[in-house]
Amino acid sequence: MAAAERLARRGLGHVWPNPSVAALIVREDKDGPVLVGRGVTSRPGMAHAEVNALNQAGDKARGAACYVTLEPCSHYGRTPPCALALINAGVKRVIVGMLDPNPRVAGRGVKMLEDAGIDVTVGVREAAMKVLYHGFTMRQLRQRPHVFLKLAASRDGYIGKAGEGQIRISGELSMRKVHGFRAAYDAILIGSGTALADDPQLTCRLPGLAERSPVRVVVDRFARLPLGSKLVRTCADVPVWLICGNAADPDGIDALAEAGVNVIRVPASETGIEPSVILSALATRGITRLMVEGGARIAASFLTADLVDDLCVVTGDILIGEDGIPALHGLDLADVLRDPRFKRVDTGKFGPDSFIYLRRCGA
Ligand code: AOF
Ligand code: ZN
Repeated sequence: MAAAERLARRGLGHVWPNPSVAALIVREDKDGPVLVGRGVTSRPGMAHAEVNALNQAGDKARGAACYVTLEPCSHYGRTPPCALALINAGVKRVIVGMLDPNPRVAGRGVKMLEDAGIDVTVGVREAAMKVLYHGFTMRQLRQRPHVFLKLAASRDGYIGKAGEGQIRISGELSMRKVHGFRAAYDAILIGSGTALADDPQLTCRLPGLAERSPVRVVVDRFARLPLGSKLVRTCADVPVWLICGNAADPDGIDALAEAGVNVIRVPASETGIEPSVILSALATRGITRLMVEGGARIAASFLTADLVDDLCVVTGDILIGEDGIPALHGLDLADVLRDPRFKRVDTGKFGPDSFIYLRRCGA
C-alpha cells in the first residue's frame, strides 16, 4: 500500500476533478508475492486506476489481490464501475486505503465487492490517504479545494521593499522546491497586486515537468491584468483564470476573454472578493487542490478566513530592513507560526533557506 500511495501521489495535480488513485495487482506465487499489474487514474473521462492495472495483469488477475489507495467506484460515471471490473476479473482480495468520500460511492464499492464474495480490508495507511485525498474530499463534501499557502519571507519577515520590483528572497533550491510543489496542484493563485508588481509566469519549470503546470488563477477585482503581461501572453499554453468582481469594467473583461483568459465574475464587496467565494468558484470548476502564492493581502485574507489547510513558510537568508513589506497584511507572521490551529509536520533547510511546513489540526 505504501508503494501504491507513492504512485498515486505522482498523479496529484494531473487528474482533477478526479482523485489520483493507484492500484497494484499482486499474486501469491510459490516464491512469494509478485506484482502483475499496476495502474493509475488516467486523465478525466478515461480509465480509472483499477482498470489500467487489470488490463496490465490480464489473466493473471484471477485469484490475485488488489491494493488500491481509494475505494473502487460502484457507479456508472464517465466509466463503468471499477468494483465490477475487479469482480469480473476474478480478483480474490481487495485492500483499500480509504473509502471514497464521493456520496455516489461512499461504501457502495466495498459492498459490491463483498456481495460478490471478495475479501475486503478497508483503512490501510488511512492517515496518509486522508492527506492524499484531502483536496478531493473537501471538494466533494465542502465545495472547496484543499488550500496550500506558500510564503517566502526574508529573515526579518518581509516579502519585498516598497517601490522596488521583485526581490529575490529564496535561493535556487527553494525555487526548485516551489516548482515541485506547483506540479502537484491543480491551480495556483495570486492577487492582482502581485501580478502587476512581479509579472510572474507561475508555471512549473522543472526539467520534464513543464506539462505539469497548474491552472493559473489571478484574483483581480477590476479585471485590470495587462494584456501584455506574461500570464496573458502565455494563456494558450497554460490556462489563466481571472476572478473579478461584478463591478469590473466590461470592456476590460471582453479584451481579456478575447485574449484567451477565462474570466470568472463573482460577487465582490467593498473590501474585495471573499476567499470563500473564490474557493467555491474554483471548486465548481473542478479544482481540488489550490496553491496560494501571495501577495501579502491574499495570504492574510485566506488565513483570517481560516481557509488555509497547509502552510509552508520559506525564510530566505537575507535581511530587507527599512521599507520592508510584511509577508502578511495586518497579521504577524510569528503569531501565525505559533497558532495552535496548526501543527508542525516538517521543518528543515532548502540550501541556505529554512522552511517550516504546518498543517491545520484535523486536516
Ligand atoms: C476509482 N478509481 O482511479 C478513481 C475513482 O467521472 P468518472 O466516471 O471518471 O468518475 C469519477 C469518480 O470516480 C470520482 O468522483 C471518484 O468518486 C471516483 N474516482 N474511482 O474506482 C479511480 N479516480
Ligand atoms: Zn472507478
